[in-house]
Amino acid sequence: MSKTYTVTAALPYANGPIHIGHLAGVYIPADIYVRYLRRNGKDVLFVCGSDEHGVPVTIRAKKEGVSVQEVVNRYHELIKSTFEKLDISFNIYDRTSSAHHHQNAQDFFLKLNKNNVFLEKQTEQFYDEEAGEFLADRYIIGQCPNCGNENAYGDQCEKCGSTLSPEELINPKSALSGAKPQKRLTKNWYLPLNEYESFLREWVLENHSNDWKANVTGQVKSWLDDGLKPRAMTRDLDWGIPVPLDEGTGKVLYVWFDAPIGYISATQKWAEEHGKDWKKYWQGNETELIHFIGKDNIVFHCIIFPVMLKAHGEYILPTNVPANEFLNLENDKISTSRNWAVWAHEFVEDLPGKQDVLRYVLTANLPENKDNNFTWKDFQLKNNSELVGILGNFFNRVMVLIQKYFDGKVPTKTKNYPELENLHDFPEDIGRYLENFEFRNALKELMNLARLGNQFLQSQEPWKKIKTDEEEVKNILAASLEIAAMLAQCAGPFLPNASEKMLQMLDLEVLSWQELKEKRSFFSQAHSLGEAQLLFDKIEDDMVTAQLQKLENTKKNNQMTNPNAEAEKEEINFDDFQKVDLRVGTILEAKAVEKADRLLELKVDTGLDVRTIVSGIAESFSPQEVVGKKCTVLVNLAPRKIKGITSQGMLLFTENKDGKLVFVNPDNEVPNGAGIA
Ligand code: B3M
Ligand code: ZN
Repeated sequence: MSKTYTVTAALPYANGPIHIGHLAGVYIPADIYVRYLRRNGKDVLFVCGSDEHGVPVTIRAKKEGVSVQEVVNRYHELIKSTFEKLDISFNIYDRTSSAHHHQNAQDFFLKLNKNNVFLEKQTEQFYDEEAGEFLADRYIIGQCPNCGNENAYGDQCEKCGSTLSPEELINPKSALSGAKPQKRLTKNWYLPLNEYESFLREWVLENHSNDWKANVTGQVKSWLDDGLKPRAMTRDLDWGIPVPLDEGTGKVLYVWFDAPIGYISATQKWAEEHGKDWKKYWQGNETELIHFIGKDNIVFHCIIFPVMLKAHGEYILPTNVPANEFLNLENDKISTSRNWAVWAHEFVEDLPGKQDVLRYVLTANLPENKDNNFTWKDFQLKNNSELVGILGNFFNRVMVLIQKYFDGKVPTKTKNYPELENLHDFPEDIGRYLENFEFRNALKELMNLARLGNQFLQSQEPWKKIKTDEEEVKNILAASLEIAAMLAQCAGPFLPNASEKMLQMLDLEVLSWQELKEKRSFFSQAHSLGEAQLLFDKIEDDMVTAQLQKLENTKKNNQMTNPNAEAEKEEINFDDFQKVDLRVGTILEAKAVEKADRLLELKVDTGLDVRTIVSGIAESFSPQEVVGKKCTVLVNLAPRKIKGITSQGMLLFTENKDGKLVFVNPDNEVPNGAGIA
């Protein structure tokens, strides 16, 4: 292991609070890792901060009808204090609207410009004439060419996850005014990613195919195989960091250009405040740079930012980019717009003192290699049967028995137990897992140590032996206490509060991880224990019920206010309605559409004819399920090509409260072709 580590955690957008998906994806694993490195005596710098530029932030301000500055101030403070309450141990939590960061990002841009890195290109970009603004990224919405989602953004489709550019959208419209955008000529500065392809191939795919996670190298490979294109690093927007060139007046740096430079700005600020040299953390050959991110940020941290660093010339490249997949909530995708989330700031209010429990449950369920799920029932179960039932139970039993039999004085040990000989393997194994970013396995090992403790007590039964063999009980409890001490020490990175409490009860100092691996005994003679206190309490059903009720209310709210988060459409007259030709039909055949997870290709008997209709229902129904179903068909919709198939009409659906589609279908007795009015 190196001596110096720069660990970054993705900068959250200051456009809303953070939720458990963010915590599991990025911040909790990063914090465990950092705490572990610090215990190894490494010089670690853990940086994060608010990402205050970009369209997500401005859209939020428009929605709320307040200034952008007001939005970012509010969320910056909220996010920062939430991280503190969850014991995420950043060395600095900075923000990208600071004057220092603006300067630093501009200097970075100028350096690349001086190195002749950029391509300057005039291109036609979408422009909203009503709003008088260019439409970049999320300012433009349209139909996804890959999955048909009507609300895909100019930079990404959130339904199918594909990365898009505004030109690819079908029927694009402005997110600002809803207007059909026009094209206008404008100049921007492009990073020629294509020129770095062989560098990226060698660096990621050849050098890191073994030590980086497969989900990360897999994504990089698919980007490279698809062919990289120059990507604009400037935008025609007014919120952001001004392009520091006369010619670029009125333009700002692309948010994904400035945000990762934010890691560097934060480091400089911290170094300045602590009398350190920031260059050691970004330009030192012995330094490891590790980016913790979610999977949607892989391209930016493994392709774009490294190309920027490389093109600059003075920086080191990341040694690893451990990206996680996504966490679902109660088997449904976490969604800010649907308010489907456990918000971190609400968690700390609703369940005070339970940060360690949240850290534990999220770590146990980390979406390390595939998406994973959080449920309140599981939260309760893991707390009650694992933290209370295994870890807390063991620790408490040892404390209480020593109090009871030996007045809290650590008994002298005169005997070794073979089953406890390899206690120091635990810090060894946990450490190896953590160095490999296998947080779930590391946590499992910690719990195995607690299990070992319980089994030992259970098999030795000191409460029976105390009547006949006090000497033996001394040995049993002294040995159990060694397990408890190892547990208290090793729990530090995962459960910082509980670990501190345990060490206090044991009256022990925190030891370095190296010392744990070498330690054969934690206690000297005449060591007295502190007062026993409970580490975790049981979570009762009413708490879980209250949280589930909260989610249920969210669902109802969404349903009531707007089933699909859409407002009532504009008024139409009877003649408009008369134009709509709805008929009763029956689905005769159904099959999946290749490379389109959401689509089914259907053959529908409309009573008029049998026709092909492509419908985005595959997430709710299998092909077999829909064959034979009565349905409502909009028969006079102009034919559209979807994934190369001509779709002649549309079927009507609504959604139930779980978000599953439900057929709008008439009674089975109505014949096909019957009109609906
Ligand atoms: N602001 C977070 C996101 O994509 C984004 C990360 C920036 S890290 C430099 O949700
Ligand atoms: Zn899509």
